[in-house]
Amino acid sequence: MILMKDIIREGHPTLRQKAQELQIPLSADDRKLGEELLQYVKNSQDDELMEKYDLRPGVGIAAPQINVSKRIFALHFDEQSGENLSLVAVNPKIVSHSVEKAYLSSGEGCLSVDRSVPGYVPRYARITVKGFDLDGKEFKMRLKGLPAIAFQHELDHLNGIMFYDHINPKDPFHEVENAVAIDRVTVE
Ligand code: NB4
Ligand code: NI
Repeated sequence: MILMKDIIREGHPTLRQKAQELQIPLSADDRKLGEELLQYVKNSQDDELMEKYDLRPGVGIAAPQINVSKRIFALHFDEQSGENLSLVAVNPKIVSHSVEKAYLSSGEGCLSVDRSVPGYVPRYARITVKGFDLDGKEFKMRLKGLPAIAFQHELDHLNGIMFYDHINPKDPFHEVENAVAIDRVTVE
């Protein structure tokens, strides 16, 4: 299972690389990689496992964060969150997006960043995405709200981009034009 010791932190060159596409259908290793990424997110939201293995909670994780420079990531929102979305995305792409932007009013965090970086992270409010699942089957879906924000955070990792690259350096909480604020309870 993926533990915090397996997660590389900012400063590691892999976090600034453009990750490689995967062969479809997936090899057994790549399928296992996808399953392990999703299992980390699920484990990190399980109070017992989170405690037992000292996991930082998350709603997503991307392969470059475990030093595997491949275009695959996992997202998991449990039932309680009301965002019923649990997926592994292979070779994901944003095929279209809204003009309207959105941002988490409490900012973002990252499992690869061991510090708080306050500020708004402007992203697209609604996106249409496509990619492949672990069975090599293509999927296409529309996302909005937190799932849209999380998908873009993870896709950024595949392109060597960190959330704070989007924060206005002069005024981190500068009002974002034509954007909607997404209120979240807590952001780790
Ligand atoms: C990715 C997110 C940062 C902003 C929003 C949130 C948490 C992450 C990073 C958008 C994507 C990880 C991957 C959370 C969290 C709410 C849901 C369910 C019960 C606890 C969990 C806490 F932990 N971000 N952490 N950061 N990243 N919500 N929640 N809750 O997920 O670095 O690249 O379990
Ligand atoms: Ni991250």
